[in-house]
Amino acid sequence: MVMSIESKRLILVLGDQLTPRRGALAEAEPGRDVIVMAEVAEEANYVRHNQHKIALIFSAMRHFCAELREAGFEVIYVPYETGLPSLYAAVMLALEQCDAGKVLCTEAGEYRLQAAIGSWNLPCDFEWVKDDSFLVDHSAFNEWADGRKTFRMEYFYREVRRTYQLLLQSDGSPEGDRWNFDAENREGWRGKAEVPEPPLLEPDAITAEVISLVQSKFPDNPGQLEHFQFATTRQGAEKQFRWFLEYCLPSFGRFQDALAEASPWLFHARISMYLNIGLLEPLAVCRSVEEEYRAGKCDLAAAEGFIRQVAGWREYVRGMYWLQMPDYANLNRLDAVAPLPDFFWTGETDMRCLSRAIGQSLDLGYAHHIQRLMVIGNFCLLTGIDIGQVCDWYLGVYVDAFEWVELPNTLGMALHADGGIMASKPYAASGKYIQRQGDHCKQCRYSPAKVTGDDACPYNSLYWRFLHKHSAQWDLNPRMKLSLRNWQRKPEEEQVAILEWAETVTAQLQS
Ligand code: DLZ
Repeated sequence: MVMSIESKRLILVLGDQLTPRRGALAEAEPGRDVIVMAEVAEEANYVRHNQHKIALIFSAMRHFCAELREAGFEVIYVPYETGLPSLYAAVMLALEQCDAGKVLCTEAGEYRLQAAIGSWNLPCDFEWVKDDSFLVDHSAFNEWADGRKTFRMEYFYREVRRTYQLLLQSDGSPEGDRWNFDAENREGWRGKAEVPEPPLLEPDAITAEVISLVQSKFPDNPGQLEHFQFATTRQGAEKQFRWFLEYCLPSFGRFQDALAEASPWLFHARISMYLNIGLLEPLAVCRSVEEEYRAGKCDLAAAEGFIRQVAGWREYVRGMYWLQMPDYANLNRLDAVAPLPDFFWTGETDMRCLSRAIGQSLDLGYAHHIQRLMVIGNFCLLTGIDIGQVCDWYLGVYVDAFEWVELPNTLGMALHADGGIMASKPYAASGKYIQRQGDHCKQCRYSPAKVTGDDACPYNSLYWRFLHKHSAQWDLNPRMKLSLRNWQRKPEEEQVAILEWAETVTAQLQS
């Protein structure tokens, strides 16, 4: 059968769109449509990506290409070694090879890329296809947000639970008669429970080849690829998720906010990277967790805690990102301008919790949410580090980081640079919080009980200085008033000593 040039379509599949039958692939037909995928310098270098992240994405892309070819598709795949600079160059090359009359692409996850692709000068038509891989699409989110003065996740999350009938009783009320079991997700780590060791994963030939490629082309990027343990196929990701259900979910809720010396991941699922590149689907993982709960294999606090993260928080941050971009990226309401300290690229600091969290982020491309928010983010917030530098660090270092999820979490939630759009109060904490949540302090040269002096935990004086420095703002914030009053009640000479010590600590940490 002879195809007319007009009927043939070229479908560009990005490195985080690896789901068959979603977006532009939903109506793709083998024999008619041609698919293009490309590993390109522009995407690999727009921030200093962790080697783990590049290896995960390139290997998952190559596996997905094989899956599509097996399903009968013609795929033009441009490997990194070809040296193509950009996705635009890849599409132009593919158009020369396949004579398509139209290019299709599923909406990009990041504003940057969506804007760039939208401005391409192509010799044929171009069409965006809606991204249907999230539970809440842009129009549904905008409808929810329309007319609201505040955008609290909690109310959004309840609507998602209702829409998808997640953890509901037969009368539509929430399972357990409460929407949120957050209060039961905060136990500190005292080393009393056994953390299961995940089975080791041997890289297959494709992944092994990608690992050597990344090690040779990105030698100065962070990441120790000899520890690469990410699945790069749908089946592999599902296997890791099933392992989580069996061995970690029962303790996940209880220790969701814990910090442990002995384990970088405790009972966390570590599936965000698979959800974010399309190897797992959000509704399917939520339904599986609900099934575990209904079968009596985990308690409600664990199941609800998981579903809140995936169906609530993840969808909410994505909606908030698209609602507010591009202006959101430039917000800096607390005037944070200090440079990112060098130890963010080595992990070498005497602050034990910070050193462990940064070290594992660099080496493994992963840290769990309390490490990201309350250890690293809290440090950046209290020391007023430049928003752009912090955001680029998070975007590069974590395997699951794409701007739609990274920016609201870092700029909004961790750094409070949006003035409270994402969170009604800043996540600022002293050393006491770190001590309560885990066991790092026991091995730290600093004492969380001291505020000034060489052995005082730096979080303490930095916390008080943070309250002092922005006191005019906190005075207007009902959730910060109590902490501010605690500061204001201190005798003046104690305040002066603390503020002076905070300056000394800052200078030491930045040298
Ligand atoms: C993150 C990433 C990297 C490192 N490399 C590529 C690439 O070479 N080709 C590609 O199509 N996608 C890559 N990605 C993912 C994109 O950056 C991602 O699609 C955008 O950030 C939009 O979400």
